[in-house]
Amino acid sequence: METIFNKLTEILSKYDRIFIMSHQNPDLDAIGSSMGLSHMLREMKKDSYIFLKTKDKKEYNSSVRQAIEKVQEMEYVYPNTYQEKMDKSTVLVILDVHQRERLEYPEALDVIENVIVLDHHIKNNSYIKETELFYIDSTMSSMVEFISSYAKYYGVNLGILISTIMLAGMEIDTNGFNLKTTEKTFEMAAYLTSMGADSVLKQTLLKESKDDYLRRADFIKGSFIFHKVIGMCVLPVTDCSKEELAEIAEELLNFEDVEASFAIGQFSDNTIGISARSMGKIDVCEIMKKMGGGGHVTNAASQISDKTVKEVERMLKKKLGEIL
Ligand SMILES: [Mn+2]
Repeated sequence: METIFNKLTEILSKYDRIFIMSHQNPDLDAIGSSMGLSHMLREMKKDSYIFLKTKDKKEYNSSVRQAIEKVQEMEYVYPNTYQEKMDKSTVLVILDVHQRERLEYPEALDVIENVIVLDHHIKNNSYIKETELFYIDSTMSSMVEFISSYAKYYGVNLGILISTIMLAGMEIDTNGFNLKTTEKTFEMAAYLTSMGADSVLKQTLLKESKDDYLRRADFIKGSFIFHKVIGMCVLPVTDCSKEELAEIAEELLNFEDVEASFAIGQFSDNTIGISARSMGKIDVCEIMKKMGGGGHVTNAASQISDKTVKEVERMLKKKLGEIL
């Protein structure tokens, strides 16, 4: 890690102004890591701005909205203001995402020349090229894990509020410290706690709307067990998000006897998404590869165009039938 931290610092030190951008529909890992990095940059006496799509807080989920309202020290730029803040010495740091089309504001890539990408997701073929630094480590639980290690490396105190938001982000990305956690994850959770991360405030941030909960509960009610050990949920709507599919697959894994779980649903661009999770015995990456996707043994996904949800469900059941 030290090599990458030194490299990152070396590049950042060349610039006076740093924009930080994450993915669309930011979550607490995205906004928490952005705030953590922005705070560090301010300590380094740099101008640092978090890039958001809109000032309208209603556009963000309640967790992110609370985070933005609570942390007063941050400065933001928006699509209509970032160009006035820009000069030759501006770099864009992209966190928690590495595909152009998933960025909070992809068009900024056409304007800003200097780009750094840092992510913890499984590398997709359509990654952002022409960067000054491109670093992905998919063994990391979260972007927060990276940024808190970076802060620890330089001994920067992130303060109670940002540490709390970051710890909540880590909790989201690991589904309550159940998935993708390593010794390093807990070490960083301990570091955030040592800076004052507050568990009551964290719980407040993590509260979700009753509507979101009920929508998901309704889908899960319609889920079923296939071949005794497979939990499967087919969402009967056309406006799913990747995050929603992932949450449902993760929840299905909590049911007894379930060794692997799959959530299938249609996104608003008509592609069909599958999110797959496993306890470890069943390799969901192999299965997702057969469906045109990829990932890890316990965490994988696929996106399929030109098929209906029903067709994808049938295909998946057939592939599962072959291996079970
Ligand atoms: Mn993340």
